[in-house]
Amino acid sequence: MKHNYYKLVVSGLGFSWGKVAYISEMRFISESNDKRIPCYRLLDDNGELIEDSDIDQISKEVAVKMYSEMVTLQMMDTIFYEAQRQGRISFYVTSVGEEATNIASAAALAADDVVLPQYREPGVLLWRGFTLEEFANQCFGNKADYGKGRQMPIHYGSKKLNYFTVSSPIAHIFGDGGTSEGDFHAALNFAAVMEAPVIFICRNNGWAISTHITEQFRSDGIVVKGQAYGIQSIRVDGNDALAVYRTIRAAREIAISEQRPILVELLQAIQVAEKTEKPPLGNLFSDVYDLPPSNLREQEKQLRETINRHPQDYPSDVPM
Ligand SMILES: Cc1ncc(C[n+]2csc(CCOP(=O)(O)OP(=O)(O)O)c2C)c(N)n1
Ligand SMILES: [Mg+2]
Repeated sequence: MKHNYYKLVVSGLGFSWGKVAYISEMRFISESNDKRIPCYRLLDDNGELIEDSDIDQISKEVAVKMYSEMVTLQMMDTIFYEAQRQGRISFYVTSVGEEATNIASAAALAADDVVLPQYREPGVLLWRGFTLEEFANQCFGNKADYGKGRQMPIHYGSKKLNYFTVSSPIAHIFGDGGTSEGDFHAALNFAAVMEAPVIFICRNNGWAISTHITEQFRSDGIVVKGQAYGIQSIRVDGNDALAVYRTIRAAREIAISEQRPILVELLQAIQVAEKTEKPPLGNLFSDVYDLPPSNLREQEKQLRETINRHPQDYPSDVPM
């Protein structure tokens, strides 16, 4: 009898939800893995296809549409962002550096897949045929705006295009900051247990507006949270349109055929712009006048004195 009991203990007990092994050594699970979860990509830093990438052929038509919509998104952003700076609209957020996330994920979904966006995904609407005029009507809150001017700018929505009015299934898109909300955790848990065919697409750009992710969470990004809730998850290079397209297509297939949720973490990096040299400090005061007036010369002097006093508070990569 005693012998049998011992055997039972070492081999582990079956709980209603699965079998768990017993051990006699007290061991706290580490708060992190030695290695971070790797990031799936098909294009290298120069945008060249990585050799041996087993990419499905994307038709030329889809590839060209993806490229041109990414360019259109950038142009729309430039115009609306400047309109906002000029005070003509009260608010705007751009999708700079997240063009592939926007457009490639939209391209991989079907037009009748319902999208619940946050606010940095207008490219999905653009892909589905929302016109520049419709975007402008919303931003300016005029009579033609579907929201009748009642929402802040960029709170687009379209019943026709299966795009919920911005506030945040098959697809659900949000930022890393969104995952710091309790709702995100409740949603993952519900989706896992209810076996909801939802794709959770997280754009991890490292910031919740001005709050860095180190002040938001200590986990290895978002991808590990999916596993914690029992959801198949993947980390993907969000700057790689082909990898995003392919991943969302596969995620959609799994969500529908297996009736279960999927979590996709898209890492956003604006490395090229970030690594490019900064202009010298003096440029702040040049370009407008042939000879800078005395107030500008005084401001420059004060700025240089302040930087000398508090060098740690100023970026070290700006040439003095
Ligand atoms: C419930 C709630 N809390 C706070 C805010 C204020 N807020 C607006 S955007 C934002 C940061 C979101 O960051 P993230 O999800 O990473 O999106 P990103 O801007 O980086 O694309 C916050 C805190 C909000 N809109 N809603
Ligand atoms: Mg963010």
